[in-house]
Amino acid sequence: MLFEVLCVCVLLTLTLKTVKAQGQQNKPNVILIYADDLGYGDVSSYGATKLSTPHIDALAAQGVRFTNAHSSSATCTPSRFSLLTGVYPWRQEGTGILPGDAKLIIPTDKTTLPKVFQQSGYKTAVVGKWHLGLGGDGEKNWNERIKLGPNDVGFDFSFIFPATNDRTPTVFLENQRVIGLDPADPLEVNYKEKIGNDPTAAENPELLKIHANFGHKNTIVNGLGRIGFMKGGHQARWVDEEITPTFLHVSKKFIRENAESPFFLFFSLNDPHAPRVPATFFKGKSGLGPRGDAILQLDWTVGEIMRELRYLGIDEHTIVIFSSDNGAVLIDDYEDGSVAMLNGHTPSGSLRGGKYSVFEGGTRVPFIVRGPGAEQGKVSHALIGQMDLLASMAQMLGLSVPQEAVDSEPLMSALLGQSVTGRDHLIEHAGTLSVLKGKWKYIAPSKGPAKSSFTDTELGNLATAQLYDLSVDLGEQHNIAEKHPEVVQELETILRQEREKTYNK
Ligand code: NG6
Ligand code: CA
Repeated sequence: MLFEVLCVCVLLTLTLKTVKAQGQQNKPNVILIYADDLGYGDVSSYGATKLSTPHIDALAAQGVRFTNAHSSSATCTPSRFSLLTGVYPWRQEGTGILPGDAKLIIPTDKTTLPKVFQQSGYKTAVVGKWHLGLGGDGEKNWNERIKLGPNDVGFDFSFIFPATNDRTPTVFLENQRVIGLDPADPLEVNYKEKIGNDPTAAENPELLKIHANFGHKNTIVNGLGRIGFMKGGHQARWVDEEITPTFLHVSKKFIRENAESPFFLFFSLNDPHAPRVPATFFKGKSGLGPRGDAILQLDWTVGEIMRELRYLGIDEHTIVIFSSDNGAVLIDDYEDGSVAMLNGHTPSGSLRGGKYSVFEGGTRVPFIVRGPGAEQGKVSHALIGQMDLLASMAQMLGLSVPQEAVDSEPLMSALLGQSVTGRDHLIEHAGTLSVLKGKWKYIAPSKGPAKSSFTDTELGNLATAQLYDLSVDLGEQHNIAEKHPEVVQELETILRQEREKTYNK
């Protein structure tokens, strides 16, 4: 009798385990680690030799490293809009770099990447930089729960800062409520005029730890001039050194609490975006100045997340995707010595341009996929856009691909390295638009400046059409548009047809 009971118990346990394993296989956890302004050449598995990123490299060794994957834009807000909606940012007005008091720009009635996971019973979270606006039209009251935000577009849990680490308000919000607020010191934000008595960078430059050249002249917080004014909320203001460790802590907690259920975590870090003020134990570590130190901090964060997954025994059931929201920039207004201390490091690798640029340095970014189903140690040259994640995840979960995610393509087998076929073509976005198809890159004529007056980046603008053969000229040095009018015409037609599609189709 005892033997029979034992056998039944063992069988039951085995069956339960198999069911759990099958469930986990069909619904792996997904963590998207999204760096801010990390360039194609900033990671050692992408060729960096002056700094080492062992934890990001480990992801590449365990999974698929993409050489032709792209953020949807060369700046933050448009890339993130597209990542979450599956729609090119230039289809929708108002998707440019947002101020910290902007309203939410993701429609609440349309499909989003986290909503795809919610439909499949996942718990979803965003932790980190948001930069997609909060609230509706009109003034926001930062001292109460903000009515529209990440929790209204598919995230069950959110722990964010509103815009960028260089924009007010410099506070964290948990589920759309500023945390650590003292009711006796209410928070106000203003992007038009000075409010309150805090010193500003314009008036008190002697108080600054890092000087900025053009913007960042408003309220000083922790010795750094920010874009935008703020008043009150002193207790709630973050300490810059604590931003990444705070996001890491909150992410680990979310992972731990949801280790048993499938979860999707959008872990949206702000390294190495300026101002680069990493935790003290990273200061001076890279030998390349604050930007290099911030990249080491980013790499450490990746390692800590992976360690947590192993500790919980769920690393084999978790897909980890690593990428960046746009290309690299050295001096993004704050004079932090990043150029002088470069020591031969090439943030964009062999690509031309960087953040803000329609050249490849603007949107071709590190992109790694590891986890269940992914080939190990593979390098893929498939053409991938970050907006393809939405349709690909729907495909993985057996859902139909939402029609309104008009630009998102289901490419799950390419993402897992099982197929070499990615998109047929991709539109890149900076000031102007370009088309990538096969070996060709076409940049539409643009009257914009050749260089950014703020960052010195080559923007890729030219009054006439540009055509590059990336198979032999990845650095976009030889414009051969005049030699190949038929290719120019073909790619112009693609661009025209793409422009005719709309978000609501
Ligand atoms: C620019 C800022 C830059 C950075 C960027 C947004 C100036 C001169 N430049 O306007 O410092 O904040 O906006 O970066 O103020 S992003 O990665 O969020 O797109
Ligand atoms: Ca960015």
